Amino acid sequence: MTPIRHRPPVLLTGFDPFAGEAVNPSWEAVRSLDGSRIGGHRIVACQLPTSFGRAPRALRNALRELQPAGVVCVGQAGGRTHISLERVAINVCDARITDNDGAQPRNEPVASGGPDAYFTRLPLPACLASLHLAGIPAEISNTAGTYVCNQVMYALLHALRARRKVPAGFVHIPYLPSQAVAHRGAPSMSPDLVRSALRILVSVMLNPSKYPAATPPSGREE
Ligand code: PCA
Repeated sequence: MTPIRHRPPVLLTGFDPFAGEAVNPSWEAVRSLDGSRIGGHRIVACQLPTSFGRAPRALRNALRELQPAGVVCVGQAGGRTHISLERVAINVCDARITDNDGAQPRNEPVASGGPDAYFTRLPLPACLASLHLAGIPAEISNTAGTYVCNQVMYALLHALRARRKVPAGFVHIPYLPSQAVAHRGAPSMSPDLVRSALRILVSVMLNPSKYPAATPPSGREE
């Protein structure tokens, strides 16, 4: 086993606030884990801009600099009730709202000439079972949308296509309770619960065989 001080870090990314929000729960969650250790690996948190133009490059720079043992990118999905383990990223950018740079690509590829889609490299059944065992509401999602989160998930798996052994994936999380105050009827999740969920996901990602695997349900219907 590699001595702890030689183990490569695990990269967690979150986004800056967008769509008029004051915070983004994804950045709050990953930032709270920055510098901690999971399975002997140091966690490095990196903020990505909610920008089609800038996010993929920021992600690729972090990958190049850190050469991480694994990557979990996290984003806000206001209105979702559960931690959403994204199954697939598609080669499409189609924005319903402008990004933080005022861009709104419609029906454009993430990577022209790239494959239509990439599946997550997170072990979804083991992740889901472990989150449920810890009492955390979680589900498998079959769409990460067509906004910057889908673009980042695609860019992540595209960038790692030659590094087959690096586990990597994307997770959407609900609003924070403080955000839901301004969105009547919207579900929210406490920062502590999200943080616990991410710790579990990283542990399972790094050592999937040590965790129980449940049969995944068919997923969300959108
Ligand atoms: N959520 C957006 C982009 C940034 C974020 O946190 C999305 O779901 O695409």
